[in-house]
Amino acid sequence: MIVIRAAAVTGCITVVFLVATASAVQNATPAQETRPSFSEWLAGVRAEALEKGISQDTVDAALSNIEEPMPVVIERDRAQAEIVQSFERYVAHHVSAKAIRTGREMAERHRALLDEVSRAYGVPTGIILGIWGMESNYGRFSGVRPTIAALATLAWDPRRSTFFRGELFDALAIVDRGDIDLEHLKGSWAGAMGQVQFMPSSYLAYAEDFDGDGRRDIWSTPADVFASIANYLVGHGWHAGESWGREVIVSPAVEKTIRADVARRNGSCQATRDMTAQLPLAKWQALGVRLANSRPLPKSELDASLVSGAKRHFLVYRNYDALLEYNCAHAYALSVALLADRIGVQSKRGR
Ligand SMILES: [Ca+2]
Repeated sequence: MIVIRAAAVTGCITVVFLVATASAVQNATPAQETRPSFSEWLAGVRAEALEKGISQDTVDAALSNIEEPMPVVIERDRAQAEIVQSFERYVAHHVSAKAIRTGREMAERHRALLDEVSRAYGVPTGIILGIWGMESNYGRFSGVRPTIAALATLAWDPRRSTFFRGELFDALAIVDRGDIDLEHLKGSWAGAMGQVQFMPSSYLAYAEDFDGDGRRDIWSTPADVFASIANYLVGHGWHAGESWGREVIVSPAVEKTIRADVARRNGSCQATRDMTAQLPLAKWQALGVRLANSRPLPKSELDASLVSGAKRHFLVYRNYDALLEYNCAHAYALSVALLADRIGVQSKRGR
């Protein structure tokens, strides 16, 4: 499973996390000396789409008006790998007073619906709101790039052509099903769509029609947006009734011991290699990890991994892994989790 996702472009920050799991890397096509022209290549795509059962009408409507690759898409794709920022700076920027305030307003506005979705899927409303806030600034910005043209550009570009060619066919399938018309099929430069920023393959696997109108509308129907986020998390191992984790205090001496004695996790994503193996909370307690004000860790049956930045530390449970499946970067997952906690405090007080 590959999830490639542009973080919500909610302000001046332009950090973009691209997550290419092992299969994406394996699928990468090396640059070739002789490549077909874009129009020749597109003719091959059209033929293959028809072979895959996509209707002639959809193929004509979606691909006829694309004459050349989009330079801006290529530029963004080339630029993303060079952007580096500590997760603490990223979290501070995204878990802002404004983001929290807006999240609380949205919690009020959509309370009945969020409660219904939360009960149906076992995902807390704060987590749904946190992802919605991070992906599209609570539905306010979900991208203006035409998805088909963006995906065609990335599929034509040799860097990760196999992956994006598959996403292009999935996007054509979505149009063919009638879930969205071409005019409204928009999203990020990397092909992530709608308020939940799903890639087309994720859409086909996880998008939900929660309001039951026959269309899975992640672009403009809140019920479908919330349920699709929750369904994605459940599909990636979210366990109802469990928290994501919490911030902890780790002294420099304790951190040194942990670095020497506790193994790191493996995984195709860098973030999973940037966290420790899972240990029982009692073990973390014995190693000297504490809550704020030196309070002991809670008693819990769940194992936790330690995620450490330059200053802040977090013990995270298996539900945190589901957040990483949405976007495999600690900056992203911690922003969602902390936003959820901050939004949730007010929701409880308000009741
Ligand atoms: Ca619907």
